Amino acid sequence: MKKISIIDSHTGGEPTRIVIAGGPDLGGGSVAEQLKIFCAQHDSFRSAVVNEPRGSDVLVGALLVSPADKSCVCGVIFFNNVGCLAMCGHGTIGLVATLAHLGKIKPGEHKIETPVGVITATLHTNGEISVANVPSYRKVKAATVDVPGVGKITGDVAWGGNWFFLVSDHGRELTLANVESLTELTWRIRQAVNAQGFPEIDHVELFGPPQNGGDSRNFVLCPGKAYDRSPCGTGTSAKLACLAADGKLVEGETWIQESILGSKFTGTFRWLNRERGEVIPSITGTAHVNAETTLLLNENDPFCWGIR
Ligand code: PYC
Repeated sequence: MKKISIIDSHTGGEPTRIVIAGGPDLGGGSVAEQLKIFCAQHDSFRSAVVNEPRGSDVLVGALLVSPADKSCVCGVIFFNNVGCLAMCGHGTIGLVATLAHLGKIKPGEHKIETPVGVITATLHTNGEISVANVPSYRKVKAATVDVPGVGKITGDVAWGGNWFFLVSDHGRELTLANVESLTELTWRIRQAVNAQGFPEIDHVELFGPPQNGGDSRNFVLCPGKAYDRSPCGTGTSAKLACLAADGKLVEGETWIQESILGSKFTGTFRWLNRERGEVIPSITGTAHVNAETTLLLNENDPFCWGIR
């Protein structure tokens, strides 16, 4: 029987399952190199941790790995129901809350190595967590795609640690009651956008008016067709890059992004390279640890490696 120690948390309603022991040996290179090995050789481990019957489509998993950059407190590989993620904002907030829960970090700044670069997380004394993300930028402004069954949809293509297609003009109300139709719409948009030859878009993000005191509400469709219960850290980073490029938000100003649940992240940015439109976004939110347990993997269980 293989045993995997995990700690679960949620960030604004979006769950993160951190593997703290029992993960595969990935050879100890950079986290980007370890990600390649994890994806190529340990996909069944990924599925066993996050997929049913132990998990669900909504879970984001995170494997703690040793960082090549020794100034980092740890390295991390994020994954979901269908594969690996380059980066995850809500998951990083969950990771920091988990490290604090384990007594491994105290309030202050902590560097973390991800597959797409080193990020700096700050654990504040009031329990809030800020993540200064990887450089983020808009690649394409106002790309129009023909979405079968929907019509023409215009959005921006932007990087915030994952690739996003950000759409403001969609005519839908962003409420929980509409989750099924929002999922269907964003899934169709994703397929249409990815048929156009942009960078492979993993996430589609719809924006609408705030309903809970923020600046905007969003609906974010993740690659495995689950929607993000949080405002999405990498999606908010992509949004900040677009707002910066359009001059709609200035350096240091805050942007409060609401999720479809109404949970909030506070975003801000500093310019990294104004000419290239590159910003360093910072996302602040809170996470709550809600389970610590051991997963048991029994090869005689027909669904030992998850339902895929
Ligand atoms: O917070 O960056 C994020 C994220 C990505 C997928 C789910 N959450």
